[in-house]
Amino acid sequence: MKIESAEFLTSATDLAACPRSNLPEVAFIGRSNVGKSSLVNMLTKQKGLAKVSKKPGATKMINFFTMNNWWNLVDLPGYGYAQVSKGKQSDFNEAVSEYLMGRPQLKLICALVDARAEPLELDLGFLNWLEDCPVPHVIVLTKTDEVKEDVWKRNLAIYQETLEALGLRVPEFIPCSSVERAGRGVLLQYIQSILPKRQKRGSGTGVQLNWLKKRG
Ligand SMILES: Nc1nc2c(ncn2[C@@H]2O[C@H](COP(=O)(O)OP(=O)(O)OP(=O)(O)O)[C@@H](O)[C@H]2O)c(=O)[nH]1
Ligand SMILES: [Mg+2]
Repeated sequence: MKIESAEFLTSATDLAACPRSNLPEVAFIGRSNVGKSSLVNMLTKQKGLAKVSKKPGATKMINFFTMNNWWNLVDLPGYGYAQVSKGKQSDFNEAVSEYLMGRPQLKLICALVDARAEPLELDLGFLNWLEDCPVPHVIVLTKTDEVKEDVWKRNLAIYQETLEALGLRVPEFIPCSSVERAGRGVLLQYIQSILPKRQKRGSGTGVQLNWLKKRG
């Protein structure tokens, strides 16, 4: 899928405040600092579209970006950011989990995990939680540029083994680097395969108009 346009739509604090748009949605979720917002910018080739920071906790709202005028990419606040007070952290988690569970437009969850590390309890806990979520998911390994290929490939294999051993779903894994723009094509192709087929503009009327023209 070629990205022809990408625009910020709106931000929402919780599910109730999400836009009434009927467009299908794809969401990025993962630990704070794992690289969700950077991946939004990498996919859209717009450096400053989503706010990126070295410090965790940069994204505080549910952010919607309209892609090609026909689907929304949703950048979520991260989980597991210890410096947010416990009360606030559970507010985040509640808003995010409500969104993931209760948004009919949501067609795909991209769970981002760090390619540099073996599975973290926090991420495994989230993947376990996803088992009860009706929306399909894919795992995106981020920051592959930071380690040698054999290291992230080993971590990927450990993830697969661990998920299997825990009796959890073993979804597709997509390695990515926002710095090197690696994995962009594969991820976009995967997203396209999940999105409902786009209706051709003017289909139906176009044929009839041509026919009328010919007769006239
Ligand atoms: N080397 C490298 N650094 C990356 C990559 N992706 C993100 N980063 C860096 O990781 C840090 C966090 O990136 P963000 O995109 O803000 O992470 P986030 O998951 O949106 O974080 P929160 O909004 O806090 O949940 C920034 O310093 C980015 O420059 C990558 O692919 N490679
Ligand atoms: Mg962010």
